[in-house]
Amino acid sequence: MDRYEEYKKLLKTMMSEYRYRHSLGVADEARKLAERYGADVEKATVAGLLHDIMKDQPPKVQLQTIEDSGIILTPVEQASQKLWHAIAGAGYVRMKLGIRDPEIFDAILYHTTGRDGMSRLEKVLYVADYTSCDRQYEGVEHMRELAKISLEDAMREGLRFTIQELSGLERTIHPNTIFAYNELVCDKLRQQRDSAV
Ligand code: DGI
Ligand code: FE
Ligand code: FE
Repeated sequence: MDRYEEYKKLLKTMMSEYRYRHSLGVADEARKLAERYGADVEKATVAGLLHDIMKDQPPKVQLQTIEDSGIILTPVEQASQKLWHAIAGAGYVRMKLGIRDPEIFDAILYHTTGRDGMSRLEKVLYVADYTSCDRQYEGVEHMRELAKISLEDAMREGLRFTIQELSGLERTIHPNTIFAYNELVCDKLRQQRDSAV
């Protein structure tokens, strides 16, 4: 059995059918984006497959996995249960699956919040999570178009969407989400200024 088949078999035991289909969809999308934008295709596929591995696990198990991985949560992270699966997922993949690659670790760790200074692989996974074939939200076609043109344009749109949604619900917004957004907006403004002179 190849590596991907082994991971798929494990995923099936850890998540719903719906989440399993999502994981396959994100792996496929991440592979395509990696090919298009020059990220490591194998790492992108593995990160895509495994990024939500802890998502359907009970919150207690997620917290325990985080603790076992030696990761300390900030107060904002403690208050935002939706973020735990990404942190626990990165820990699980390193600890239980023995995947030591720090790039895969970071891609999974930051797949929900993003951060500033993201690698190509991190951006690929972040965007793939928004544009995979199983996604159906309003505006997904526009996101898919953006993803074909520019990873950064798609990232900015995804972050804008998330920040808008979370603030509308009066939820916490992780500082990394704001850092990622500000960096991309500053980059765009700089490019506009540079091309004007
Ligand atoms: O796991 P997925 O559903 O595939 O997608 P995801 O990992 O991006 O998780 C999306 C959820 O995470 C969504 O309910 C909004 C929430 N989220 C995303 N960014 C932040 C966040 N929640 C908080 N509190 N802060 C964030 O910055
Ligand atoms: Fe996720
Ligand atoms: Fe996901």
